[in-house]
Amino acid sequence: MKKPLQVLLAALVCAAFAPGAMAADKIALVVKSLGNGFFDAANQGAQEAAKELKDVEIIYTGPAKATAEGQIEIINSLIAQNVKAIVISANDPDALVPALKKAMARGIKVVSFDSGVRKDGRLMHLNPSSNALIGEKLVKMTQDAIGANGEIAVLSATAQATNQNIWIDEMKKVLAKPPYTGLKLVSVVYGDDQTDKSYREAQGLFKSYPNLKAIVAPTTVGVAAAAKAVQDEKKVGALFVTGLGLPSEMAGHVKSGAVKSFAIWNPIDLGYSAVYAAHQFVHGKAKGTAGEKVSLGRVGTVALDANNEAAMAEPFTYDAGNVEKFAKFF
Ligand code: RAM
Repeated sequence: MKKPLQVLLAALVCAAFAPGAMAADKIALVVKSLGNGFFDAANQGAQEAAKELKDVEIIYTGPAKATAEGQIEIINSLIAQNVKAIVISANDPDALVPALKKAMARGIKVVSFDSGVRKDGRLMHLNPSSNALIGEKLVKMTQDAIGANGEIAVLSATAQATNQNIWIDEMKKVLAKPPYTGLKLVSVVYGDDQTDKSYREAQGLFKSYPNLKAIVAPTTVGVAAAAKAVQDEKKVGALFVTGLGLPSEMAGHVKSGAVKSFAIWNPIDLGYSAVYAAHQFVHGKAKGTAGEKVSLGRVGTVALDANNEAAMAEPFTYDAGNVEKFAKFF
């Protein structure tokens, strides 16, 4: 019979090499700010990917407010924790680059999603959809709500948000061409993806622009806050809100008439895909070269463009006919 110590040692060695005991790859999902339903849905997708990939543990984190400084602090602590990958929706395209470069120098794979990091600060960026399509969709929905003419304003997230700034630029290109030249963009304001600030900014627009016909909010936080402000101020019918929103947060506003239609892609699929892509980099199945095909698991495969970016599906439009059905999911 083996001595008890030998038995114990043998058991420990077996446990260390058994597949179930293998340390999981820690992949951090760093979002613009916590408390945003859009990112909670993305995290749901991230958890799905982790379950499917089996050897992944998700660290879902982000600052309380959507600032680059808050994200830099988090990145530095993730470097210290030796995570395998950082999947980030950036509050600034440039400010995070030094911290993310430091992470990459330590072997951490960095993928941005939703809101991008400049090319030298990540291996890949996953856009939810084509930026040009999103800009066009926002303008189209505005015209569907108010007709061909009128003053419109944008209520955005933070002033440095990569994604919103790109979408606003795309909107401006579309607004400069027929049949949209009758829509006059009079102001762009920032609610910082905080409900109360977004609400106050919407109220500010009502005061500053008495003839305003539409608020376009390319942020899920802003669009819901603006719609609530329109309802509270009894402006339903006189002023319409549109933008990018979550069906679960917008169903009531469509019902009230403050919103005719809004759009979004599937945030669960976006979180799933970004984590899946990061896992490909961790395991050497993706390197981050132009033209390379990267697997997004059940969502499909994307090819990286010259800027190491890829885009997922088209934005989907919601209105009174379908919003309730999707409100159950995100
Ligand atoms: C907010 C965030 C996010 C954006 C969505 C549409 O939740 O700003 O980055 O993609 O809106």
